[in-house]
Amino acid sequence: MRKMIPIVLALGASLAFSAAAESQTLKTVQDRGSLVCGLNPGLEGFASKDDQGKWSGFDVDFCRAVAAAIFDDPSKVQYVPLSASDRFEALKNKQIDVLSRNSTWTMGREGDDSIVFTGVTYYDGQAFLVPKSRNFQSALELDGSKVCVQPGTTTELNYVDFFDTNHMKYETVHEGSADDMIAAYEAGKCDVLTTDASGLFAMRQRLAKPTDSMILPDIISKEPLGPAVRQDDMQWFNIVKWVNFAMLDAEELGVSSKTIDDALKSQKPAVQRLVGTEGDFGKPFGLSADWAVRVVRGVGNYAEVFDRNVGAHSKLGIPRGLNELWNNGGIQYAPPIR
Ligand SMILES: N[C@@H](CCC(=O)N[C@@H](CS)C(=O)NCC(=O)O)C(=O)O
Repeated sequence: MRKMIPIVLALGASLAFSAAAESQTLKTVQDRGSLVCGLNPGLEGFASKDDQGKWSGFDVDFCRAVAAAIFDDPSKVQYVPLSASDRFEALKNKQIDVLSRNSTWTMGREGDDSIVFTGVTYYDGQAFLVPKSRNFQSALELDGSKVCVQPGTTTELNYVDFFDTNHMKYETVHEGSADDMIAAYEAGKCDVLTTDASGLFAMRQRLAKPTDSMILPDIISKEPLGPAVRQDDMQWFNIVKWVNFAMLDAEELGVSSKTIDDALKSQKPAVQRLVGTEGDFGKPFGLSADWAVRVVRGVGNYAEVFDRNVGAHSKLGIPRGLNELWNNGGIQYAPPIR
């Protein structure tokens, strides 16, 4: 029995060590004074940089929301543009703290024990963009197409499955970025562009004549897009996960950047728990009691972020569709803060 003691002590010490190692990301971010966020190098509505070098978009706003929760300042973010092929490596090798880059949550991407998705910020699906002049009604008419696609994406795998299943021939034209895909399509190197429908809305804007092309109605896959973090830090996983949920819960409770001061005076228990006038739900995760107030005041609730970047009040004009809240016909459903 006496021989067990060193083993027990050693085990205790190693558990203490791994718990400390587990909670490093928040501390690293706080010590650095900024969040390092990986994003798309350029996808209108999701992540794009203006002439002054200022980033904006749906995925950018998610980075800003995490920074707001931690620093009460959404501007404390360093942005790292990443290609489809480089994004997960950059996360694994700690070049970034969080990946917010139109990335599809799949089992395979979580399978090597290194990264984990924190939720779904945008429910999407894969579609096809074609010249209107071809008069296609359906993706089942695309037999024999030359298809422009980006390597390192779920897109190529899905489209090959779709063509094979429907006994259609295809030729893959690999292009390394959205810009290259657009250039190849305009130059006639391919006759079809395929990616997430949201990406096609964004790319169509960039064509010389957007109205000459159309997005076919077929959606051939599930593309749940969301942020990802490393699997080694539960505290950090929870922070990133709950920032997303807080934005959805805020929308559901009618709390927006415009009504946040009223929400602080609200007598409704669910609103009080969201804004921290009741309970201290951020504490176990190393956040302040008003962490969600910081998010909503600094960046907005889910509807505000969706509308200004990709929805009704944006150039893309994408309908909310599946991304409506669960009680409004969609499937966005955040667990409650309580
Ligand atoms: N959601 C898919 C596709 C993501 C993706 O990278 N799409 C491309 C096609 S639009 C993109 O965003 N490219 C932008 C770029 O690298 O310039 C995935 O996670 O694999």
